[in-house]
Amino acid sequence: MQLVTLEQFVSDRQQEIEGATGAFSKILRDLSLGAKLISFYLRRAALSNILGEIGITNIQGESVQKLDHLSNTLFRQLFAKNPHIAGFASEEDDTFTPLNPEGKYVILIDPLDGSSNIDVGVPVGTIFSIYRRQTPVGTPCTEADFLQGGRAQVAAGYVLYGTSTLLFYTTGKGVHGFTLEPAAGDFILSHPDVKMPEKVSYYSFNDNQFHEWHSALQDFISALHRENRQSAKPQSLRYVGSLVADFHRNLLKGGFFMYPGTVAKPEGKLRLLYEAYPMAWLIEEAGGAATNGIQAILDVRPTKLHQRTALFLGPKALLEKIAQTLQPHVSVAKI
Ligand code: FDP
Repeated sequence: MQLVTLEQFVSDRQQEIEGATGAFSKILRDLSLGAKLISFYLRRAALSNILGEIGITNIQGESVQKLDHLSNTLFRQLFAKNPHIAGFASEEDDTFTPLNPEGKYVILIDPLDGSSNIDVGVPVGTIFSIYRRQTPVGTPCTEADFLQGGRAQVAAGYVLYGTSTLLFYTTGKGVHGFTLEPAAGDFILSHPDVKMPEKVSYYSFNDNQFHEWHSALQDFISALHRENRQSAKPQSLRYVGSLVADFHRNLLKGGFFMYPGTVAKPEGKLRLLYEAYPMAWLIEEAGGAATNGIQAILDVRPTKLHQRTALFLGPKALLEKIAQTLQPHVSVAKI
């Protein structure tokens, strides 16, 4: 087997990002260094007194875990030293941080996704998204650089801290996955050009809000359950509760994920910029689709950094069926 490191792979494909001049390699190097360190911290977390809450609440109203804080600080420090990064926005921070005015790119990150799983050894992840800045190089970046919309992403990806540590990314030329080889300390190409299976083997959602969903969605899911009961090969429920882990399993094995809004809270829970855009681009690149129930996620216009959205991820045919079901109710459900 030919071993191709992430660094080699990225440097061979620099031109995937039009006009790239080694900047993208350096950004990915920082991302992968952060990922290696977080992977190391997670493995010995219970022994290093870095589990549990820190005692503050973040902009999302969620209690910050020590490892959330540590991961956020780590990425901020890595990016602050990178001359190509003009600014950094994190799900954990109130607002964006301007970094190097000479940088051409801005980066958005969910440093440790799936916080509720950190303390119990269940897989968690990091999600990232990179844009070419819109404001002139040499000036401090502004919020507009981060609010360009999902189709303006130049790279997006995630790291899964699971049984292996995996890094998957896209620059719009397919999705490529790498596995951390702990002895060498390198990410090695393990999943070139990933394509999502059409067949839905798994479905993933937290159904504790079933009765709060719009009735059209309840009916759709009830019908899915009925079909499953009659099927010789029924789909199975798999829900980790870490978006990265649920996404990754469904991407490789074939599955459908949703985190819909409720009638009272149609905007849902997940974050458009930090979670939905990068996952939407990755799944589209792998042949699947991502919507807010009705509209393609990548076409949803961003208005603020911490905007939330309903999120549906899966094979195109299934998402089209869901969109047809929900479309007549859009004004009621605002899904
Ligand atoms: P968490 O709150 O544990 O950080 O984005 C947040 C997220 O996890 C996702 O990773 C996950 O898919 C979802 O929330 C889980 O939410 P529920 O606990 O409401 O199911």
